[in-house]
Amino acid sequence: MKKIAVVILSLLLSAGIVWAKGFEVQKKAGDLSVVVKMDNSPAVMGDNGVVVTVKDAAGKEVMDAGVKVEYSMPAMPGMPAMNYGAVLALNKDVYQGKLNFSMSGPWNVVVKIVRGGKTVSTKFTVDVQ
Ligand SMILES: [Cu+2]
Repeated sequence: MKKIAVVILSLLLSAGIVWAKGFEVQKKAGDLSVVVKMDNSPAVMGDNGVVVTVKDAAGKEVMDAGVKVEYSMPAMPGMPAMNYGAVLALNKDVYQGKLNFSMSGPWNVVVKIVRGGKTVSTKFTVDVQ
């Protein structure tokens, strides 16, 4: 019986650690690698802090880019299509900002990176609770 309790407790603890880690997704945008982190996992209605790390093909942080996050939800019954954008600000070697989700459900998120006159992007879905 004791062993089972320990196993259950450790399962609960590890689940808690995963929960606290927050949302994270790794993507490629052109020859750049992009890591998007959000401080809520799952994302919630209202403000969610977002941090984007951009690295070049050599693995070096890119700090001379313009980074914008566009997030949208297609129209659904009783709700017109919603489109928002957030321009992220460079803070040391990452780009930071806030995404404000006005309703729960799946949102399409596009990260656009402008560098040297060239735009690359990557997209993913966030399920807002
Ligand atoms: Cu909706």
